[in-house]
Amino acid sequence: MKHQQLTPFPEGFLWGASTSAYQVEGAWNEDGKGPSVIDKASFSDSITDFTVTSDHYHRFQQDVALFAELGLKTYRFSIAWSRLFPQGSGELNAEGAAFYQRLIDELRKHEIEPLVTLYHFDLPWALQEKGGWSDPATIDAFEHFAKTAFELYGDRVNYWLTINEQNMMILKGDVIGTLPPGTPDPQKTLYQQNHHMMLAQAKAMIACHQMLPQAKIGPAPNISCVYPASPRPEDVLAANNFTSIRNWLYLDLACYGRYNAVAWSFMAEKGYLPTITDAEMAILREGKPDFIAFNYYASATVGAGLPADSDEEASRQLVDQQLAGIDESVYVGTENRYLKKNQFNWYIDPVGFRITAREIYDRYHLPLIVTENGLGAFDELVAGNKIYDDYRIAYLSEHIQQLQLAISDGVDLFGYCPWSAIDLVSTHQGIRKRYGFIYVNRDEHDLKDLARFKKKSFAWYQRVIRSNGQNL
Ligand code: BGP
Repeated sequence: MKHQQLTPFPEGFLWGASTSAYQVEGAWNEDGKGPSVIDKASFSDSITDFTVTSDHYHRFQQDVALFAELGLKTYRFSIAWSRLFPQGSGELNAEGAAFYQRLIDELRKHEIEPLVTLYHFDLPWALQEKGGWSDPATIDAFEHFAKTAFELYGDRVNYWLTINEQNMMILKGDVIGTLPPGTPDPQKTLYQQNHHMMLAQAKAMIACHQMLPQAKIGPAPNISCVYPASPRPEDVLAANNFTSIRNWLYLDLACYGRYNAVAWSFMAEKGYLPTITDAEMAILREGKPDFIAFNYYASATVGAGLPADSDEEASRQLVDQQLAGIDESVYVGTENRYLKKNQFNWYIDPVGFRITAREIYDRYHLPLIVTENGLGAFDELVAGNKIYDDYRIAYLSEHIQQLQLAISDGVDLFGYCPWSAIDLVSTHQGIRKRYGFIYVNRDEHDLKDLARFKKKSFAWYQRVIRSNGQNL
């Protein structure tokens, strides 16, 4: 469908941008904050340092003023759990709580709607030491943390996200930090953790609806459509397997309160089945989201095996989030010769964005919001403190066009928050992998003055927002 006449972005569409606490705030041990798994992680890439990041903790007023100038209608950020509860549970750290009060007030002052992620990868270290998500006590700790956030900020926050990219934490548990190195039976452990996180999420959704009837809450997984490597039925089946294991396992539990059948049979066959009870399944059925938030960077392509003419080495290098956790007996990631790649070897697939939005909407019929989408690149600061990131403008513009096509297809989409509002430290590839509309003047080892400079994409996105998506 080409849609000669495109449906406009709805009035009040939430044009926004995203960050997460550990990647942007810095101040990792200030004002009583406890360490998180991120602060303790020994990332394989030694350039990654989350102690100062973009120093947003100390510069949030300046940053929010820039977000207002950019024209953001919403700003997605996360609360660092261990800033509120340095031990993960127990006594509230008032100074940590006050930071988010100030941030939310500042956003409201500029008429920017806060979109708050409760948990974005940074599990408090104190909980991790007691078993982390393998320990059911972490479910209660999360529920208590979520209820506290609802109490503290619920009068000024209308949109909540439960857990960022739970599917990536499970598919890449060893990398993101919830699975300590050397854990026996890692996959089984991860799927048990997954079950616990699902319960934690359901309890937070139930509490949100009870405590804040006017607010809306939803999950925020990373969802991407999965292409078969060829029309060969075995490849199509492999793509179907991977879609269930990568996407629907997480959203079926969140939205329908039941395990996806294909994902369940995969776990059964592999010996990964979690222990579950009827009472837990009742909680999962009760906790329902009001909307689905999803992060999308690129599509994935898989087959039953590597095609005969494929570049085996290149396929094996497809290690990004799209092909997390390859299981060669069920699906094998392959190259997609129809797509270009970015500087970090990630595919660029705007049409896949439209397909993904349609697939999610078809399956769940809930309003959608995009909470991440963007291009990581080596930006260059040139004379006059300018950054000409035309490649980012091209990426975002093509993706927004596809979003409008998805809306024209009938998808109920109420917001778009690219990653990231401002430069921040990438989860695995340091500050050199930049995503922001605002440049932060530092490099990997030299913090320089951390000054903020508007990139070319800043003025471009400003126009996009002002024209409600018409002026790309
Ligand atoms: C998502 C995470 C973000 C962010 C983004 C970009 O998976 O939710 O926290 O890191 O990916 O990824 P990267 O930093 O690896 O380029």
